[in-house]
Amino acid sequence: MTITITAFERSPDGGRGLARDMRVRWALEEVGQPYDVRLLSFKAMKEPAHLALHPFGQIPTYEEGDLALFESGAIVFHIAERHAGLLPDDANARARAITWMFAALTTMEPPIVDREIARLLERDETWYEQRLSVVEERIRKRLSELSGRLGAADWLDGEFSAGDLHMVSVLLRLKGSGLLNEYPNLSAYVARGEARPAYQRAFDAQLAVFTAASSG
Ligand code: GTB
Repeated sequence: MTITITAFERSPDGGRGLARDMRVRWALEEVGQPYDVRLLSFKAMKEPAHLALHPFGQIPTYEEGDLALFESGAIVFHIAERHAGLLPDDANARARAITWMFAALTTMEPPIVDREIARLLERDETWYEQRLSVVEERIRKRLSELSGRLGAADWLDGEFSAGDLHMVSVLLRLKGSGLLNEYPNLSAYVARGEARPAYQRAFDAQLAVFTAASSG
């Protein structure tokens, strides 16, 4: 059955692979599943046809036969459950990999998103510098804890898993902030994720969309 996902017609990230369709593309590449992409404008994302798939009018979505999903975390989890390659067979190792998926999305990502919101929307506020510094300290605390846990290992728990896919995707949002560079093992971890052939294929595919939109 054909898998169709949705993505930005023209991503505001400038093709840097930070929009969340990238996580779904990467997962599909890891498990070797071909997929189609339906590109959406911001306007189309808020129209009834898309709202029927995604209650919040966002990307990405995932359609396969009569199954329609939204939320990149749930979509990647679904892909990992249906296809080999992203979750270990051993039940306990599988539970731990799922734990890392949740840790990436609910413990690591929120302060990173707060930083982006501050930089995007709160820059003109009198308290901006103070806010930024508080948020960055929160991020450092999490990075330091994660760095301590990862140590010298390649991946968070044995083989590469959907937990690493989410964690690397979340940490990539800090690229260019300087924060990641304070933790060399995390920088190397992210670089290992980016070097995976599946990541590269996914990245190139989303970049091709942005390049075509920019030259059209
Ligand atoms: N929790 C949902 C999920 O994980 O799927 C969040 C989905 C989401 O935030 N989608 C965003 C969206 O559709 C795109 S990815 N936004 C349009 C809207 O809400 O109207 C988030 C994103 C957007 C832009 C950048 N960027 O420019 O760097 C990075 C990430």
